[in-house]
Amino acid sequence: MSCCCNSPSNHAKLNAWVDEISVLTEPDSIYWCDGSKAEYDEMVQTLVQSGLATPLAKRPNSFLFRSDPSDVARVESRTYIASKSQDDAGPTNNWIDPVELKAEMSKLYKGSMHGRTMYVIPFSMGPIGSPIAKIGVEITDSPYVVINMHIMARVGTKVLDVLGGVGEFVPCLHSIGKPLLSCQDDNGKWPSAPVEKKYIAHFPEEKLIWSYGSGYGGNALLGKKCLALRIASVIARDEGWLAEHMLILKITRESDGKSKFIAAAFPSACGKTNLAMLVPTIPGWKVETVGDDIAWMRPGKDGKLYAINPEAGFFGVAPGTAEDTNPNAMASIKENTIFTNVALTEDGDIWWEGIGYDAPGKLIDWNGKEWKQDKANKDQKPAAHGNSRFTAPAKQCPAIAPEFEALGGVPIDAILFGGRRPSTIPLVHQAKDWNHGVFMGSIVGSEITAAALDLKVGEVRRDPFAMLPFCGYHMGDYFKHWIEVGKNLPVESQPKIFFVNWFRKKDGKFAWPGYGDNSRVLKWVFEQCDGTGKAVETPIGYIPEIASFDRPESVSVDTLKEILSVDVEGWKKELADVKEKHYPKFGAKLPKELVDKLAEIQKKLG
Ligand code: OXD
Ligand code: MN
Repeated sequence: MSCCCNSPSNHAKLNAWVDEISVLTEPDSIYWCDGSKAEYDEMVQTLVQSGLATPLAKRPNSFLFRSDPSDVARVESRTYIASKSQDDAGPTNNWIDPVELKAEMSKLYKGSMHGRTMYVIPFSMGPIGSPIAKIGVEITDSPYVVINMHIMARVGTKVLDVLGGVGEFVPCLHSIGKPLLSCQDDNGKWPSAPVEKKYIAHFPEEKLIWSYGSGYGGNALLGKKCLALRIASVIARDEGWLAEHMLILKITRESDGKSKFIAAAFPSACGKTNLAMLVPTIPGWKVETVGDDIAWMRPGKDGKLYAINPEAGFFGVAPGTAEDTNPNAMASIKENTIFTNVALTEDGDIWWEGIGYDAPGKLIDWNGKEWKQDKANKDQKPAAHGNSRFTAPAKQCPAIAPEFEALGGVPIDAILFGGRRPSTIPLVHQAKDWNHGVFMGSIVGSEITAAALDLKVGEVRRDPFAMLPFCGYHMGDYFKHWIEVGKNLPVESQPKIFFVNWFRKKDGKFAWPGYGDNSRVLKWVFEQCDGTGKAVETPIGYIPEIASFDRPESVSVDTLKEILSVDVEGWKKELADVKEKHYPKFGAKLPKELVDKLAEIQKKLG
C-alpha cells in the first residue's frame, strides 16, 4: 500500500485523498474509524474529560453538549452550490465559481487541523449492501462529529469492505477551523470558526463536499443534508431516481393486515418527526416509522417507486417533543443519545420548552448559565435553544418498521406534500395525476405569521418540495426531473400524490387537532390508494366525502366542511401568486407541464 496515512483500506483513490488532505490540514495524527462500540465509548470519554460532554445520570450512555452560541444551526447564507455554471445552481442557491471557492477554502484548510486528530469515517447512507445505498467518507477533526456519525449513518470497517479497492465514494471534507497551537487545548469550549469564515460547499460535478468552520448538525454531519440531499439530488437526476426531504411511514389496517407506505415532504417546523412516529387515535390502525427526514426513491423492476431511509438515526429538534405529542420520540431518547444545546437538570437529566412538564428546580441553560423557570416573565429567555437537538439511534424507536433495513426499500403508495397554511389549502386534497402532484410539490410553502425579513404577514414563503435549501441544482430542472420520473413509471404503479394541511385556522385557532388525529387523513389516503376511498372531484383535485370521513369528536361537521371545501377566491389568489411571483423565478427552466397545470386549474375555478 503506497500510503503514509496508516490506512486499513486498499482503495488507492481513497488513500491518496486522505494523504492529500493530511498534507493540507497538518493534523497531529490520523485515525481511521472502525465504527465499533469501543471506539464510540473511548471517544465519548475523551470528550467528557475535555469538558465538552456532560454525562447524564438519568439516561444511560447519554451525553449533553453545549455548542458555541454562534454555531447553533445550519447556515444557509454560507452554504454554496459551486457548479461550473451559475445557471446550473439556479436562482434558489448561493453560487460561487468552484475554482475561486476552492482557492479560498484551501487557504483556510491549510494547517487547520494543527494540534488535532484527523478522523477518517467511512460511512454508508442506507443499509450496508443495499443497491440504493451510497458510500461516503468524511474526514473531520471533530470527535463530536464522529460520535454523531456513528448514530446517524452506518460507519466503519464494514463500509470499507463493501467499498473494496475501486468502489465509488463521495469525499466529504470537514474541519471545525480551529487549529491548536502547541500545548493549547479547547479549554472545555466548543471549537468553531466565526461565521464569515464558515463555508458549507458542494461541488456537484465532482460529487465533492467541503465544509469549514462549523461543528454543528447539518453543517458538519456531512452524510445528512450535504450528501443525502444536495449531492444525492444531483446523482439522482443523472441516474433517474429521487433524493427527497421526506419522511417514510408505514400504515397498517389491522383488520386485514394490509399496509401502505407513505413518503411525505414538509418544510422545517411542520411536525415531520411527529408524523413519522404518529400514534393513531383511530382504533384498528397502526403507524410505523421507516424514516423521519430523508427518502431515496428508485423505480423498481415492477414499475413501483422503492424507498429507503438513508439515515440510521434521528437528529430531531428537541423543544416541543413531549410524551403527549410524540411518545415514540421520547422512548427513542431514553438512552444512548447525544443531546446538544438542551438544558440540564440538577439530577442529571435534560429539559426543554414544551417537554410537557415544568422545569424541575434550578437548571443549567444551553449557555451553561443557571436558569430558573419564571412563568410570570414572558420575556424569559428559553433554557434550551430553539434548534437544540437529540441524536438517537432509529432502532430505539418503539415504532420502527421491520422494513427499516430492507435492502431493496419499501414500495411507495402515496406521497404527501404539506406546509403551514392557516387559510385556503384544505385539510387534504389529492392530485388528479402525476403532473398535478408535481405542481402541488412545486407550490409548497408556509404562510408568514409574524413579519419576517422582507415578507409580510399573510404572504407565503414558498419551499418547493421542502427542498429549497437542499436541492443541489436548478429547481426548474428539478421540477422537470420529477415529471420525467413520473413518465417512466406505469400510471397504475405511480404513487398517488396528496397535499395536506394540518394548520388551517378558524377564528384564530387551529381548526384541526393534528398529531394522532392526522391518522384520519392517513386512513383516507390509504383507502384512496386501495380504491375503496370516497372522494368528490373539485377543480383543485379530489377531496374526501364529508359523510364518510372519520371525523374526530373535537371537530364539528361545519368545521370539517369548511376545511374540506374549495375556497374559490382563496385559490384564485393562490394561483395568481404562484403565476406572478413564484414561477417567474425559474425563468425558461420552468417546465411547460407546470404552466399548463396552473392554467388548467385556473380555468376550472372560473
Ligand atoms: C433538518 C432541517 O434539520 O430540515 O432536518 O432543517
Ligand atoms: Mn430536515
